[in-house]
Amino acid sequence: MAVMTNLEELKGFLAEPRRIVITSHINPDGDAMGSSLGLYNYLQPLGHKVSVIVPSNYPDFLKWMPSDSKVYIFPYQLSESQRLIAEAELIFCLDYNALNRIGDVGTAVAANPCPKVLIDHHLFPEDFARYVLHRVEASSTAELVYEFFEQLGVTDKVDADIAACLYTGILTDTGGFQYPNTSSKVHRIVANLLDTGIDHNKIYRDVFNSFTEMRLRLFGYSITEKLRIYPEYKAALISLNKEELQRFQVRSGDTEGIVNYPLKIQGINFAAFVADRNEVIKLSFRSVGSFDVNQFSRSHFNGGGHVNAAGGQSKESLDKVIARFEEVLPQYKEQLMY
Ligand SMILES: [Mn+2]
Repeated sequence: MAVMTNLEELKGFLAEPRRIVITSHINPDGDAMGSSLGLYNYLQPLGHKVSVIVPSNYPDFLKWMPSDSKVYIFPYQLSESQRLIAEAELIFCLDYNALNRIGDVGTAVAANPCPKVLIDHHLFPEDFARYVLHRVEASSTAELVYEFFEQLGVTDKVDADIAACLYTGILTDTGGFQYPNTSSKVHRIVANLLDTGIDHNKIYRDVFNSFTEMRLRLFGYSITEKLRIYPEYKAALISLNKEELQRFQVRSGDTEGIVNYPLKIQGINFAAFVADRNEVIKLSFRSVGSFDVNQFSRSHFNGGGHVNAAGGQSKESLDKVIARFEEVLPQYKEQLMY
């Protein structure tokens, strides 16, 4: 098990009340919000002054977690967020691995020379934090936050509020306990979280079964009308243009999960989802088996993430992005046809 670097020093630092900021990545997902609020709900009652600051808004289906009302969305509460980051004595960086991946928040964080704590499971972390708990094999950052509590010797302090947040992070980042990194350790941690009395059935419904009618129709439309299959590469692509996103009144988080559907087809090992968002084309990639979508996205679409799940972006037109996807696919024929 990886141990937080300079753990004893960090313990000493946290022995006194501190001004602490917790940050996570753009378009925060269940793991970003769950790990951040799980850590917040542990640190705040100890007497620290803690703020969670995220670079952009996040989906409504995550807005029920304990202390959610305390979260700062950087562009919406700009001056307050900037002040909190500038005055922080310690900054946690959760579920991302490089300050240049979190936009203006990263610039503000980098401008404060205070020590940083990196807790993350993405590939190739940059070297900017004094305290690092990083493990690529971890299912989620929420799992690593629990391991941090183990290393601090404070798992007895994990109450139902903390547990609900960490459970959400693990639940979402493992795709409901299905991905290969859902280790026995993950299940042991989850067992401990359930023992705090959290309602896991309600959490599942809040997170996964809280679609609007329009969102479900968007999924149906995407699959029926917009799915392209490339059988010669065991690959598939779903794309949505601006008009379609408008027609289905798509809001933050509504398209999350669409990318997983092509992988339900037997023989499809690589799925891509492309959407024409405001000023930028957003891409999501998923794979099963050894095909490395992190490498694929880094090479062609300015992104990265994990071996089996990655994101990307492009400033080109939607048609150009799709054309480039189709153009580069043949380079990967051998890797995709395993
Ligand atoms: Mn994560």
